[in-house]
Amino acid sequence: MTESKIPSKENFSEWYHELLKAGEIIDVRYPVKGMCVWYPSGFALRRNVYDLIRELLDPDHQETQFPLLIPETEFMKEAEHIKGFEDEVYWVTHGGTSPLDIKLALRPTSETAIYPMFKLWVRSHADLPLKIYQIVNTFRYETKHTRPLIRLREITSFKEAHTVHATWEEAAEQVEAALSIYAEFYRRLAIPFLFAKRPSWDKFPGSDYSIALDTVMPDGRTLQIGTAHLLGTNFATTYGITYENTEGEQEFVNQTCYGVSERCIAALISVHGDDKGLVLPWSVAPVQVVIVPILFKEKEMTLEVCRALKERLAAAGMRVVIDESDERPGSKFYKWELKGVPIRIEIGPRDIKNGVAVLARRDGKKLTVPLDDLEKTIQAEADDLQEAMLAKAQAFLDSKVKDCETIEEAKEQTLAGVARVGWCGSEVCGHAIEDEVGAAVLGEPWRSEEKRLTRHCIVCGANTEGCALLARQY
Ligand code: 5CA
Ligand code: ZN
Repeated sequence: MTESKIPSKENFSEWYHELLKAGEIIDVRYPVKGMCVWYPSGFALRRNVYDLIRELLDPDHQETQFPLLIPETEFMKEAEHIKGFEDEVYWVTHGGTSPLDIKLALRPTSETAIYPMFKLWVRSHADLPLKIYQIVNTFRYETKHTRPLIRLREITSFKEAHTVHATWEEAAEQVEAALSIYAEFYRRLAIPFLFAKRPSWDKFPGSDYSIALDTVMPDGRTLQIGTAHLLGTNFATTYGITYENTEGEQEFVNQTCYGVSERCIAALISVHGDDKGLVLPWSVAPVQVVIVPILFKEKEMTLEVCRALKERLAAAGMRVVIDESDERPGSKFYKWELKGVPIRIEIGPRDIKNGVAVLARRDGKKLTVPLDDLEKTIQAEADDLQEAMLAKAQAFLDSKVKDCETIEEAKEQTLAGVARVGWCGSEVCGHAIEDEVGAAVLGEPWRSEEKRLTRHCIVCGANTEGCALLARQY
C-alpha cells in the first residue's frame, strides 16, 4: 500500500498546498502569479458548490452577466470606491498596437460595470426591488502574499449579487436576507463561521457598512469567506440611479451587494480535511459513494453484484462509482480517502452470501449493514456524517474564540485564534487595539446573542456593552 506523502495538518500551510495537489483541486504551476488552474476533479467540486449557491439564490434573484471590461470614465466616478481599488486594478491600454482613447479596467468587482446599466433599467417604483447576481472572474492586483483559492489575482469564481430598493430600511433588510442565505450555504457545507460588522476603516469602499463572515482556519487565523454591504444611496447619487415614487417624484435608490469567492472551497478543504486527505461533505462531494469489490475468488459474481448495486444507488440519486481497477483493496481505500469520498462500500463473496456489506465513513466509523434497503442506510449514515462534520468543526471554532481582559491576554490568544475584547467603538481605541495586539479588528459580533464577561473598553476603560473580535487574518 502506498504511504501517504501528505504532511500533518499541524503544518497547515504545507498540508494545504499538498492537498490541493494530491487531491487534484488546483494546479498552481500556471506561469502568472496569483492565477491558478482548476483540475477537472477540482472543477467538479466547484460546480457542485456553485450549484448550491444558485439553488439558494435563484428563488429570489435573477442570474445575469456583465462585461469584464469597464471604461475608465465609469470606473473613476465613485471617489471612495476608486480610492479602495485603484492600486489593485489591471488596465487594458491597447487594442493591438493602438493606444485606446479610453483605458479599460478589468473588473475588480462589478459595481461600476453594473450601475450605469441600473440607471437605464430602473424607472419607477414598479421596477423595484431589483435583485441580480453573476458568477464571473474578477481581477485584483493583490500586493499581499498570494495563495491558491485564498488570495488570487484572478478570482475565477466570484459570485456577486447586486440589489436595488426604494428605501434604506429595505436595503438593510436585504443585507440580512443575504446573510441568512450565506448562513444556509455554509451550514450545508458544514463550515461554521462568525458574523462581524467590519470597523469603519475596513468596510467596503463606497458602503455605509459591511458585514463579513469569518471562519477559523486550522492554524487559528481567520478567513473572510463572504461579505454583504449596505451601499445606501452612495452609488445611486454618483451614477444617477433614481426611481419615480408613488407621488411622481424622483428619488435615489438604495442598494446592496454581497459576494463570495472560491475561498468557500479553501475553507471547505481546510476545515474538514485531515492527515489522510480531503474530507468532502456529502452535499457537494463529486463522488458520494465508492464501491470497492473485494476480489479474491468468485470475481465475476462479486463484480456483478457490485455493478447492480451501483445502478440501484445511482437510481436513488447518489453520485456513485465502482473501483474495478487491479489495485489491492488497501490502495483503493487510500486513494478514495485522499479524494474525500464520504462513504465507501466494501463487498466480497462472503458478504454477498450473508446479504451484507461493509460501510466505511470518511470519519472512520465502520459498520456491517444489510444489502436490503442499502439506499436508506447509506442516506441515514450520510446525513449523520454531515451533522458530525458540522459539530466537530463547530466545536473547533468555539474552542478558538476566547474573552480577553488585557492587551497581553489578547496578544497571546490571537496567536491561537480569535480574541473577544471590550471596545467602546471609537476609531482611536480600535487602531490602538490593532497596534498593541498585533491583530486585526474583525469588528463587532453581528447577530450574536452571547454575553461577554467584561463591560469596559480594553484601551480607554470606558464602560461599554460593545466588543470587538480580534484575529490574525488570511
Ligand atoms: N462588490 C462586493 C460584494 S460582491 C465585493 O467586492 N466585496 S469583497 O471585496 O468583500 O469581495 C467579496 C468576497 O470575495 C470577500 O468576502 C472574499 O471572501 C472574496 N475575495 C476578496 N478578494 C479575494 C481574492 N483576492 N482572492 C479570493 N477571494 C477574494
Ligand atoms: Zn475605548
